[in-house]
Amino acid sequence: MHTNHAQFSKFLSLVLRHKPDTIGLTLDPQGWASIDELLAKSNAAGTRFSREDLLHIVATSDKKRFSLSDDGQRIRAAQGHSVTVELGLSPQEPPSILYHGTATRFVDSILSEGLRPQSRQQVHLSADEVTAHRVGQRHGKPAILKVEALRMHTKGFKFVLADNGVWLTDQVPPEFLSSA
Ligand code: HQG
Repeated sequence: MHTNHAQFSKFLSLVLRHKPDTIGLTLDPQGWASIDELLAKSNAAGTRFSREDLLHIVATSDKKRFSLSDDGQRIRAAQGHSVTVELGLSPQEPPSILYHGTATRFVDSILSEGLRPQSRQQVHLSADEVTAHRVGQRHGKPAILKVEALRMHTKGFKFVLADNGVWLTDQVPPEFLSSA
């Protein structure tokens, strides 16, 4: 393999979440790509890796970012998409409280407008504050917001749990948000 672990993971996130067309890849409506096609098109586009490299990254990804289909022929990102996908997950009752990690500079805006998915398909929420803190750090000085998830659920907002433990919902209105 010609790229390191982190670069390879970034490449997979790019093609499986955001820009499959950069290598001419097609995702099905549920976000799955054929592993054979992914290998052939990545290698043709100059990102060289083997099936073993791919399975290794799926198994060792710190956030379990990628899922394999039951037959082992297809791969998809567990969450984080900006392209339109229908993950096909059944809505679930969330825990009473979920957390959202962000940067301090976004907090005022989020508390007044609510949480929006921005460039992604859905808002990403964590079950624990440690994970939320890590997510927030990606954007700057981290801040953690508390989401009254169960109360949202009782009011009809839908939540799904991605394969890697991240909770997804379409939006969070301000009335359910507070600083943690
Ligand atoms: C913010 C990573 C101002 C929001 C993570 C966030 C996650 C607002 C940013 C996954 C806002 C969007 C997703 C509002 C939301 N005003 N700012 N009204 N509403 N925002 O990266 O949740 O490592 O799209 O707080 O671990 O940070 O890539 O979302 O700061 O699971 O696998 O707009 O991506 O996973 O940023 O991260 P993002 P996120 P990976």
